[in-house]
Amino acid sequence: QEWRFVVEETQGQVQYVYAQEFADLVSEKSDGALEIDVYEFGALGSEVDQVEQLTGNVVEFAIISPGFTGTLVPEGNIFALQFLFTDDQELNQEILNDSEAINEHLAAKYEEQGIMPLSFWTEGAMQWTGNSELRTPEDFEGFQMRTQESPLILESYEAYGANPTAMSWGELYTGLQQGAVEGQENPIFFIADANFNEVQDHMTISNHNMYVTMTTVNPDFYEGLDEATQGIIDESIEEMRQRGFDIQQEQNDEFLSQIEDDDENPTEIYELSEDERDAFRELALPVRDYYRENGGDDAEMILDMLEEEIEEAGGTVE
Ligand code: 6CS
Repeated sequence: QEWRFVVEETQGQVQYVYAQEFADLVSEKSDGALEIDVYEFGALGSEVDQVEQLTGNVVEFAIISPGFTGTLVPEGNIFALQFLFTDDQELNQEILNDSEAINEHLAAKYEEQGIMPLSFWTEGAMQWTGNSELRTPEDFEGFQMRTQESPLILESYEAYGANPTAMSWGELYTGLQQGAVEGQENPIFFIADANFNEVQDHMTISNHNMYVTMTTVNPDFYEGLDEATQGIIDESIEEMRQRGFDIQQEQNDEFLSQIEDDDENPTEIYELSEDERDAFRELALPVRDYYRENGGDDAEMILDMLEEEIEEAGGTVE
């Protein structure tokens, strides 16, 4: 039995390391009977192609970031809302683990579209890079920002006055180098490992949002498995929750110094103050209403419930 697991990142990057460890756990627990082959990004197409491969059962497992399902599952745009979660990534991961809004109601929306999320997890806080300084909303005026495909990510940057364009990360290095786009957002490990700092002069520690992704299976495939096999998959998913968090934390810590120490391609790193973040937060807040109205039938219910859960967990949601 060999199953396929496609990820949106390349060897060594967080999603790939996660998928490989998950495959090893499943193999161990089944005494080698269940084998999973991990396909790195690029092997099977773009991130959006990979969504279709999962729904079409060309692959059994996929790591899918909600940023690439924005039109298929509009409720999934919730993760594009900036300054919604807390600044404590560990707490954010606990919220992702326990949230009924996400694991029941949002997951049901994905299942209707042939995607069964088994866990939602963070790859760390996102930062901005640009070929100019990004410190105030004014700096975003007319700025050509690259984003993932989600309509609400575009909306969020339009709220800052930017001119966002969606593209696959496979085209992003060249896009930044040739000036098709001027900046982008990602966790630090990814900025460094994809070498975006080579073609960007500035990085802003903005922590404006966290990167959320999902470990998913094709629902027909999963439901067709016997209980013991489902149990092995579920157990492995549970064990990977903490591992996933640790993998991203190690990489995000480690790669910051790689950007700082790259003398050949110097990047000016600037950390926003709380006041500076507030200027963005204020412009980001109305986007929540846009989501409630345009995020699909259950958007309002899901966001209201998630806001309550964040508050119960000790966060503030304004
Ligand atoms: O920026 C992107 O689109 C990519 N970023 C990460 C952290 N993972 C994969 C994704 O496609």
